[in-house]
Amino acid sequence: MLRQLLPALLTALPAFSASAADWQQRSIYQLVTDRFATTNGSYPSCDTEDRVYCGGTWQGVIRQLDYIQNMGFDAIWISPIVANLEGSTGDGESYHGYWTVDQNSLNSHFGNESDLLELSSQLHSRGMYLMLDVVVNHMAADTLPPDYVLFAPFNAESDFHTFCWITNYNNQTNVEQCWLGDDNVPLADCDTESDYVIDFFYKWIGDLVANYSADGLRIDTVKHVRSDFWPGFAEAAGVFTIGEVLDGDVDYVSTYTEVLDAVLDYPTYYQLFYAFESTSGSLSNLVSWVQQSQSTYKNGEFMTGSFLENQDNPRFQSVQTDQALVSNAISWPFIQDGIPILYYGQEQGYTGSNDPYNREALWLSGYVEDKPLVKLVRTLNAARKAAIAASSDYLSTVLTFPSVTSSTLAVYKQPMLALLTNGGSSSTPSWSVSSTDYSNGEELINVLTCDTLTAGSNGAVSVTGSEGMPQILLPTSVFNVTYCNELLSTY
Ligand code: ABC
Ligand code: CA
Repeated sequence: MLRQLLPALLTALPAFSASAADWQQRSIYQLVTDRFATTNGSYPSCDTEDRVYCGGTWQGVIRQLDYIQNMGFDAIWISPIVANLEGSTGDGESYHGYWTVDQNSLNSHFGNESDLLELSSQLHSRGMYLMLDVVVNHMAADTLPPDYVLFAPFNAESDFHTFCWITNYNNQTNVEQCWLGDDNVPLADCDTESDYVIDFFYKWIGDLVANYSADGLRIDTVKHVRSDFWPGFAEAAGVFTIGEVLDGDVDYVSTYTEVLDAVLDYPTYYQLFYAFESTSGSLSNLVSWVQQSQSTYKNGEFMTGSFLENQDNPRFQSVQTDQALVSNAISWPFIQDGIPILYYGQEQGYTGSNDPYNREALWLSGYVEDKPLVKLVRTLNAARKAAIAASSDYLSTVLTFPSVTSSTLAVYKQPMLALLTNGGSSSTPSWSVSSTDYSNGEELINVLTCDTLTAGSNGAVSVTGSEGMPQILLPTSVFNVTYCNELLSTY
């Protein structure tokens, strides 16, 4: 009896769905499915320049979940899952997953339905979340005009905006209704004003989330669709939504914080990159962009995804390999108000520049865990988790900047005080913060070295660092020395 009832009961229950608040505590590992891991654990050659499928799969991701979880991530964001343009184009193959041709089928290069279901359930049994990447703005063709009958379900020219290339990013109608892509691969722009298209996508996203028990969505090309399309889409999805609005302007991005749960924090990303890419970067610009976002976005910076790298931009180490600057820059997403996102390969020190070079196969690193950046990431995740556990207010505490000089920056978010510098590895930074909520004499630990120090009166903290490295401080009552040493030594 019970055995018969149980499956029915389980499907009758509402799917467990993760809210924005649930996601805020998480830490996301972004991977390019084709480039992360293979089904059988083999390490095929993969030349990014060729822009072809290299063999990564959903089964491969399952195989390497320990690697991700050992670094302290509790969510993954994978490449778009639906069927793409097959074969070669003047822009290569659609290994990245963004060239949809059939909304209703899966991309067979990555596996089949049961593989994706297994990935979802394996993640959930580890207490991890699955974030799917979805594209509604366009479908991809390899001819212009496209051969519309090849698309599903939008197989008529009338399902798309009349062809024109996007030529003027200052003209929002042009951005929304003209086409991305190029002559090799035109991205036919869906008519997201048509009831047929709207109804399809709202139903589609609800089904997609339900079928794969997705916990959240990364939404592609958000600024290319009229903003009042999004609230209905997000509601139909019923899970956390984070939108890609590829723009460096806070005011521009801000409007999209009203229509989706969260945005990828592009404006701060640019300032973060500039601040640490050289010893003459501007830390005060980073500060002012953050403060502007804190006061402009609907939920301040809390509902943003913070990142240093992704599939569209040059990796940090393609412009700067000084490991002190790298370590400072990598630390940022883990110490700020939003949700940290780490793009796969950053932890292995990958150096690829622009697309397609920033999509290296991770297996070529051998998934080695005994590496400084892998350990740094693990410690950063652990420090953030410890801060969240120690203070129920941590996730709603707005970070402040108690000290900013031309080469040093103190970032404070009780109980964490992060001391950053862009002085580089030949510098000896020092920071002086005159007051915090630490008590006089409270013992603090730099989680990156496990060295301890003591706060002075008014919680003042004065520290001299070494070799341009950041210091991430927490009270030892929150992050003890033994735990710190364990994290640094095990792998
Ligand atoms: C392919 C080839 C490339 C080739 C390119 C022309 O065609 O692979 O080698 O160079 C997918 C694939 C790509 C592929 C594209 C096009 O499709 O991943 O490999 O490139 O076929 C999303 C995804 C992205 C994905 C798509 C398409 C969209 O993250 O991976 O690409 O589904 C625009 C869109 C943005 C999009 C991005 C690639 O293009 O808005 O959604 N990303 C300005 C514009 C932005 C624009 C950006 C890049 O340029 O404002 O809207 O992004 O073209 C700041 C400013 C910004 C400015 C930047 C550059 O500078 O504030 O406004 O962005 O300071
Ligand atoms: Ca559009």
